[in-house]
Amino acid sequence: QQNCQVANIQVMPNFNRTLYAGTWYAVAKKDPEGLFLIDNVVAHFQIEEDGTMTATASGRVIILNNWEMCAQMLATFEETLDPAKFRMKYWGVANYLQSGNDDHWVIATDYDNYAVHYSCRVVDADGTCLDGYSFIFSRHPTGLRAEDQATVTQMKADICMLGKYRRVPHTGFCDTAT
Ligand code: AZE
Repeated sequence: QQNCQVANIQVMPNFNRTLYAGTWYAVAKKDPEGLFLIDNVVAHFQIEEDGTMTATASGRVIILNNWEMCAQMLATFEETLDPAKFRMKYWGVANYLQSGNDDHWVIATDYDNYAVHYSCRVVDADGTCLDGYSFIFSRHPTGLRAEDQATVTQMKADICMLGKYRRVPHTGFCDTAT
């Protein structure tokens, strides 16, 4: 139905990082290959005095085959020519957690209720995404508002990930630490 070339994916026009700052609850996610955040994923974005964006995030993970824990993550964002497309450098507060450098694209957001995030880690030879992940974020831990659901569904289709998402439960697993 649409063009799934990563280079043609449309992102948020006139993205405003100040309005994007604050707490976002992941309500759904499309997983990448390998180890990933399982559930209880919450991200806090902030704009530093120098104008750069940083974030903290937490979520339940299982590492070393069987060790369940709350991963506390940190990230800095590097700007690109498109204000809605960042390079995210991230690492765990504990060194045995994951670290890396991923795209962080904001596909669409109304800043007050929902945000659709996209990250392609590996672009295939045909220009489509071979390995990527996406979060649907909400300002509300209870989920998306009914009136935002159609918009978000359309965005999932636009980034060629419709049907690949799973709900992200919030059970309080990561609520003890901060
Ligand atoms: C994101 C929100 C902004 C900050 C960060 C995010 C991503 C974090 C990961 C963490 C993976 C951790 C693992 C640990 C074993 C996009 C949610 C840092 C991808 C797999």
